Amino acid sequence: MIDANAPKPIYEQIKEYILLQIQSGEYAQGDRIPSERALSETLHVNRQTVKKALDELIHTGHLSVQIGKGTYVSQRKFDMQLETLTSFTEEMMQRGQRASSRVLSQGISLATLAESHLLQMPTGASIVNIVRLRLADDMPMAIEHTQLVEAYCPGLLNGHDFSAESLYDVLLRQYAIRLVRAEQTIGARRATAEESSLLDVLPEDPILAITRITYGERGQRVEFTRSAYAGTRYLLQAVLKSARA
Ligand code: 16G
Repeated sequence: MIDANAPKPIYEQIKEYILLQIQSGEYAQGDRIPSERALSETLHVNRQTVKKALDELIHTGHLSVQIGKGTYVSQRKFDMQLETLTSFTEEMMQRGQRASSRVLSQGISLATLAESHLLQMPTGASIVNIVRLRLADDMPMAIEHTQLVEAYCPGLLNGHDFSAESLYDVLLRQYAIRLVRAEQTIGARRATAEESSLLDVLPEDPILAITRITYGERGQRVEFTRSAYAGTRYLLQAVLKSARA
């Protein structure tokens, strides 16, 4: 089960073992998992290493501690707003959590034919690209590749720190762009190796692949974002009205 000679650190192997138990339902949501001591005996590893693995899974929200009782499989899932146009920062604020980002890359590029169709601009026009890992209370939630029409927000990348600032906020405050509507698609697939490492999920874990085209008040397309959300941390809920009413 745990291979001390494998290149992967032992605590990572323990994490994977526990995540697999959760995935397979062996450890069900809300269940107490075996104690550190029991795990160290079952897996023939030292207790400190088990503790390190558990601490990380607590940090990523897979497990939670009930003081004096033990460690439990988390039930907490994030609701995704499906009826209102909100930013990641706003969604986290509504949940009482702190949004932050790690900027993975940013820069200007020239629109390819496909991008020019998506953003309704001429081929070769300037596009602002921002790739961010989005975190909620330091837990990685999503990777977002955002593209914006530079003509609407010239100089966006100068003087802003998108590891701390909200993009929608900056668009409104500095460029008076009020985002009024978005078209969104949601699909499912498996995490790539890069995504699983950035989002701290297993390679086989589900990803919610989301695209969003966001419109300004004049009907102009301002933003196109492709996101990879950690599927295991989300619950999609919507209020449905009868089609016959
Ligand atoms: C949301 C949007 C994303 C937008 C971002 C702005 C989805 C699927 N995506 O995450 O398109 O760029 O918010 O967030 O909801 P910010 O204002 O916090 O930077």
